[in-house]
Amino acid sequence: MKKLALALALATALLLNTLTPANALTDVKQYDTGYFVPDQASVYSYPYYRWYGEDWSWQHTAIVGPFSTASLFISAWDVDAPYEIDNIYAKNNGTWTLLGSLNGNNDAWGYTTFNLDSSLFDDIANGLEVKIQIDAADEGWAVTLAKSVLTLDGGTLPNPEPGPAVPEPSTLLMLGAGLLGLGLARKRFARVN
Ligand SMILES: [Ca+2]
Ligand SMILES: [Ca+2]
Ligand SMILES: [Ca+2]
Ligand SMILES: [Ca+2]
Repeated sequence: MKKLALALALATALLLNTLTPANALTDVKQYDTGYFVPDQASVYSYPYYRWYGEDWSWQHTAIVGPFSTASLFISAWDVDAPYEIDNIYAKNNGTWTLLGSLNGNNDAWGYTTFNLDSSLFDDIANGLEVKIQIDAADEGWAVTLAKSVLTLDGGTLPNPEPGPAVPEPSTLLMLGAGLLGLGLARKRFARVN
C-alpha cells in the first residue's frame, strides 16, 4: 500500500509539474498590438516593414512575481546582419537602456534572445516597455517584427513566425511522460486491489 501511495504521489507530481510549471510565465506581444505583422504575406507591407525613421515601442503586460529569471525574445524578419543594426532597448525606471542588437538573416525569421538582469524585475512587474531603434546607423535598412516574448523562469517560447502559437515538441513530450506516469500508477493500483 505504501508503494501505491508513492507511485500515485509521483504520478501526480509529474502531471502537476507538466500542467503548471512553477512560476513559468510567458507574455507574448504580437498582431494586433503595435506594428507586429499579422501574416507572412504582409512582411514587406506598410506599416509593418519599417525603416530607420519609423522606430516604435510597445509595453508588455504587468507580471507580478515572484520569479528569478527573465528573458526577452524578439522575432524579426529580414535583419540583414551584420550590416543592418537594429537596437533593442528596455525602460529601466524611466530610462531607456540598450539591451543589444537584433541578429538574423536576409529574408528569414529569427529570434534574438536578451537575458534581463534583476534591475528590470520591478519594471516587468509594472509592464516592461520595449523599443526598437531601427537602422541605428541610418544606412537604408528596414525590418519587420512578428513577436516580442517575455518569459519568466523558463516560460514556453512560441514559434517566431506570425500567427498563433504552436506548442513546442518538448511540451508535448512532457505531457506524454506525465500521462504515462499516471497510467503506470493506475495499473499498480489495479494489481494491488
Ligand atoms: Ca532609427
Ligand atoms: Ca534584406
Ligand atoms: Ca528597474
Ligand atoms: Ca532588412
